[in-house]
Amino acid sequence: MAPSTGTAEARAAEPQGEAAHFERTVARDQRIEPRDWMPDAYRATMVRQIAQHAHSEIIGMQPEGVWITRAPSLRRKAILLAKVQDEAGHGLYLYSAAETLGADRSELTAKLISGRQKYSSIFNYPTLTFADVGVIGWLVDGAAICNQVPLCRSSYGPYARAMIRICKEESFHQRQGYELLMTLMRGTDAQREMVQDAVNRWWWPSLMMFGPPDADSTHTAQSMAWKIKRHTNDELRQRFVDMSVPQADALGVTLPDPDLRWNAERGHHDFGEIDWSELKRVISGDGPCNAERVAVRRAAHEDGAWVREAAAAHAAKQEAR
Ligand code: BYC
Repeated sequence: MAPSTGTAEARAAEPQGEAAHFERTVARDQRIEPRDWMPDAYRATMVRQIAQHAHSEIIGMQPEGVWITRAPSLRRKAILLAKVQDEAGHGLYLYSAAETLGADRSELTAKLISGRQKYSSIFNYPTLTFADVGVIGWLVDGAAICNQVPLCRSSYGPYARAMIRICKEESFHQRQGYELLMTLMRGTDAQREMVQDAVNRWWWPSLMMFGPPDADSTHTAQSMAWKIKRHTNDELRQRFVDMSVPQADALGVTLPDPDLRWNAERGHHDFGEIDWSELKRVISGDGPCNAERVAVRRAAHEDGAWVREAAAAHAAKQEAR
């Protein structure tokens, strides 16, 4: 049910003007749409978050994409192709959502390939074996779902709506990863070791995906007040840990944290200290694969210049007719 807007008298007494309309829309849990007035800082925050998110989807195609030609069967290849293609689709919806805020997609791409805009830290780690494909599906897409389901209620309409479809597809991605890992765990000792090794390498970076601890998060307080974010970084990280522990048990893998244990008093799992210096290093461009990821994206952009030029020439001809 839509929240009550009160009586006509009460509405008449409400502060008028664009800023008041914005505040009321957010307070009533309604959506801000592209045509609505919004504070410059809200617009800038939305462009920043949506662009980073779009870049993450596009850069996120690389670590798994390199396994398409090496997938162990036709079935695994078809699944992986579909998944990587989905990530491209997510990037495109998100660039379109950024455009509704007046951002220019080619400028956003230019900022990504010149290192002026960020993308998720998680995609700066290498994928060493095919088990990494399964672990990315299970843990990375699992973390993404934890973070993105609340974003379906984000206050900016086009972002919230894009997130609904993205989350549905991410759920499929997570299941395919888990199913791949289950298959490997039912295989040989070498396959089980491969899965454990991949879990050991991806567990901590997955926890870092949720961002810095709340005390060090620059944007959380304002983004929560504007209802862009619905939970803090630490709340979502805790939710992810609690969700992953029983899944790891069912799979038969050990999460690489000796301090991980159930705390009955808190009703949550306690977990060990995250190496925040690693997150800072990776975010600032010094992770294991940052240079490679950006170089691949830049080369793809340059190689695709003729396609953009041909499309623009075709559009110009159509218009002239
Ligand atoms: N990596 O104040 P904070 C996917 C930055 S793709 C890099 O807490 P905020 C998938 C942050 O930007 C999933 N940077 O920020 C694709 C800020 O720097 P700036 C991508 C990070 O925005 C393919 C500074 O640190 N998901 O699922 O309130 C295959 C301070 O942080 C990171 C999204 O993008 C990080 N991990 O909260 C498989 C979700 N964390 O901008 C899967 C949407 C923080 O001031 N984004 N920073 O220079 C969000 O929910 C929020 O932006 C974050 C950060 C929770 C990530």
